[in-house]
Amino acid sequence: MSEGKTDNSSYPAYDAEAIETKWQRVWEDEGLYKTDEDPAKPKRYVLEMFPYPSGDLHMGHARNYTIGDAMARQARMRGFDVLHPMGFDAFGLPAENAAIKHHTQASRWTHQNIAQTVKTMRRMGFSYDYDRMFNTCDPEYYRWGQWMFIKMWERGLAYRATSPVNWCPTCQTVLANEQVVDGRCWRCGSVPEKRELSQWYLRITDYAQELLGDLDRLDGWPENVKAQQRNWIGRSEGAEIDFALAAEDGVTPTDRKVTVFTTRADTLFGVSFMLLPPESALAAELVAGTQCEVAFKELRAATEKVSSVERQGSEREKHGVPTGRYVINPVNGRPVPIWVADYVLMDYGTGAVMGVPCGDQRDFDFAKKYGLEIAPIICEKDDPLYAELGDERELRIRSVDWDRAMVAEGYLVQSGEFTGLKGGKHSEAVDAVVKWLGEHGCGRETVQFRLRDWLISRQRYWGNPIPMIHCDDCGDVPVPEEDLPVLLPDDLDLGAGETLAEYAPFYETTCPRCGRPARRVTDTMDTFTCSSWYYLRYADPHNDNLPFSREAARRWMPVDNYIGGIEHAILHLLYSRFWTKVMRDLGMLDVDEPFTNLLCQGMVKDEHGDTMSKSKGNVVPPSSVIEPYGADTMRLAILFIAPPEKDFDWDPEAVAGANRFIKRAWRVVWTLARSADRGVVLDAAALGPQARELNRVLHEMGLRCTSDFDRGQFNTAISAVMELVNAASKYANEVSAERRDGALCWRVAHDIVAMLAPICPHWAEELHHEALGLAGSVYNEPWPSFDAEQAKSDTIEIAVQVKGKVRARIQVAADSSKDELEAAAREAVSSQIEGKDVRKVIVVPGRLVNIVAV
Ligand code: ANZ
Ligand code: ZN
Repeated sequence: MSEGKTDNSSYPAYDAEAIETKWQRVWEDEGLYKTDEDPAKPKRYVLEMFPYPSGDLHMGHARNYTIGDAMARQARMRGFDVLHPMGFDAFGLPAENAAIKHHTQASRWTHQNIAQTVKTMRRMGFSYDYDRMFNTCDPEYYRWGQWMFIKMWERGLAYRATSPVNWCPTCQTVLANEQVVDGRCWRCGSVPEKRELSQWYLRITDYAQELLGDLDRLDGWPENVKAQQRNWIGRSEGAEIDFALAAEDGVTPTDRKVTVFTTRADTLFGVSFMLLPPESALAAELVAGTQCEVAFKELRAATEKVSSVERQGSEREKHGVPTGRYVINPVNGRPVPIWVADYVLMDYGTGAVMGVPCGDQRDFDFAKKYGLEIAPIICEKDDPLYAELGDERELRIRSVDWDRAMVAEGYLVQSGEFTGLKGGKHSEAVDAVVKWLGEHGCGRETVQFRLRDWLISRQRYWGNPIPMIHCDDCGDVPVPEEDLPVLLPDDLDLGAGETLAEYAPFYETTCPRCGRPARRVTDTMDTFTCSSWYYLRYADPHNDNLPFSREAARRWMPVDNYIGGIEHAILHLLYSRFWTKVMRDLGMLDVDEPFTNLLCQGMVKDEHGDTMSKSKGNVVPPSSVIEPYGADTMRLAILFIAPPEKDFDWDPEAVAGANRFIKRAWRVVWTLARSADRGVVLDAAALGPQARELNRVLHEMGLRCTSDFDRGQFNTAISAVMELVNAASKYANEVSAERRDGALCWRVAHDIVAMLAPICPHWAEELHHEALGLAGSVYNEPWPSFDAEQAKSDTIEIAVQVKGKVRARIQVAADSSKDELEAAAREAVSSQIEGKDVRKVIVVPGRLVNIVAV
């Protein structure tokens, strides 16, 4: 394309590599990225989820960090004091596995990867405050993770318990519940086994209600993330109901009771069986020495191999065995057989279920399979069965031959005094039955959460050591504060299979309480503990006395913009919210929630819409774009291809297009800058028609760009600048250099540079200095302001009709009078009305003029 009268030789060509190297050096020399601490300014904390250092950055990272960097740079120009840090989530299995494979140290592998990644980050021009950078495997950092663990232990929020846990045979460690995704290890995809182990937990369930309730206050979070968290926390309102265990005769109640959790107390009259899970100690006791014992043990062994998610799957075939024993239904005194079933979980509710085949599909399937009663106790009014049972109160029909459970919410039948009430979850029937149970001392309302305590111990080396010592006399004793951190030894022979538990120099110690020989805990903490509070450390990264000071946290928290992948919707975000609340309760923090606005960026896919992955061989490395085009083109392309939260298909053509635009904008800025007159005040009223239009576009697009930036819609913010560049280019083509308005040229060139500065930083800084001749960084300039009045178009288009047919479209002044409109219209269609008799002219201001001529 041509820029008209522009003399191309009068300014330098765009040389991305030279410019980018130059400014990266200057910015670092001058400390541009250092966080200002100016309490007079409002603060803005922009944070991208820190990476695991697995090698180098990939496109997903590049997208994530480009979004954050554009936000941070723009916030700074908008007058905020900005904190924009970065670091590394550096503990974890891949490093350990690599160390085992290559007979090296996990720390070496990790630090090499970090060095490479930081290089790429700098090459991309990310404006991190590198002085605040840390790795979670630095003792100065993990020391405080240990310190916080001990604080939690002192408050009873960290504890050790023996229970069945998920053991991943491939990763050779236990997994938290959250890390078993669709029945498989989140990391390696193996099916975990159940093992009975003594493990360390954090009591996140103490915060279940608050974690749930506060989601309602997170207006800046995507709905789907909040929904996933709600679902994971899984609050369920229901009742506990006590059934008396019958003696061996099956009818005489004993003093012992079995309590169930149910959300459907209204179905109590339809209970056909009581279910216990295969892990139940009571079940084992009931069958011991009876003819049921063998089958029970077989079921127990078979169930151990199945994950809890699978066990509950509605499609899965249910397996059960009878115990030969009974409980008594408290509401009607009927004996109910006790069965053991694999779809019942030990760790939900009370670990016992009242089986109601009529109301629950799983119970229905179970009853069908084992020939148990299916008593109809709830029915819709238009059901023929309702006509038959009417208001029958006695349990007359004990089994029906349906093909599935009654899911519709109907009315109770055969249910004693509750017959006729409307049933269902949270129904009047539930309320009535629970009230009755309360009055008779055998039931009460209760709330259950699906959320379990967070299992944090890992039997792996490359993690933060749990700072506890086990003494045979004193039990579990925390490592004294002055001995922290418990250092992770660096001289284990991982390649030879050595583990912390076998490494005497690590585990041999003395009890801090009694001084006798004792053994250090050799488990390390789940790396999710490290990422649960790193955002707090950035506020005060060099603090030697505390993880962070309350003042620093007060200055920066909460994070205003948190940007990262949707895959963290549950684990990391839930754990961080929990950690924040704990720190608040320890008196260290003043906020309830860590992240005000959350942006989950979409995925970067390949040209065919497939996810990029090493195994598919379709990964586009950032270097393949940076090398030919430069970081600014890459950043522009990433932000322009799609809105940040949407997936996008990587498109080489879009990259080339971004590069063309950046060059074009470069030329336009230089051209205008050459005609610019910085000393003159822009007088909008005095501009000629072409300048007037350019000025209008400047304000219209400036406003659009600003508000799109505020909404994080970078792609449309960029298109606004593109339209301005087009208008500026048109002006330069149409108006000769001598006749251009100098003040306007200055303003437009300046604002194009400013508006692209957050996105193409090196490009903008170069033009700011060289083309505009300004001193100081473009980031120390305020974001330009725009005026809605001047953005208004002063001409509009109207249609001119002759006898109802559109014959022309004309541009008229927006404030034209009816007479002016008519005159302009007559002129536009003069050839068609010439010599004719104009009978009537209809003027609709703002829309059309219709001329009736015959
Ligand atoms: C009787 C009943 C009748 C039930 C009916 C449902 C429908 P949510 O909503 O997820 O909390 N349940 C209770 N504890 C269980 C356990 N440990 N393992 C497996 N299932 C368990 O689910 C609550 C329902 O799940 C409870 O209500 C119970 O079945 C079952 F027409 O009790 B219900
Ligand atoms: Zn001791």
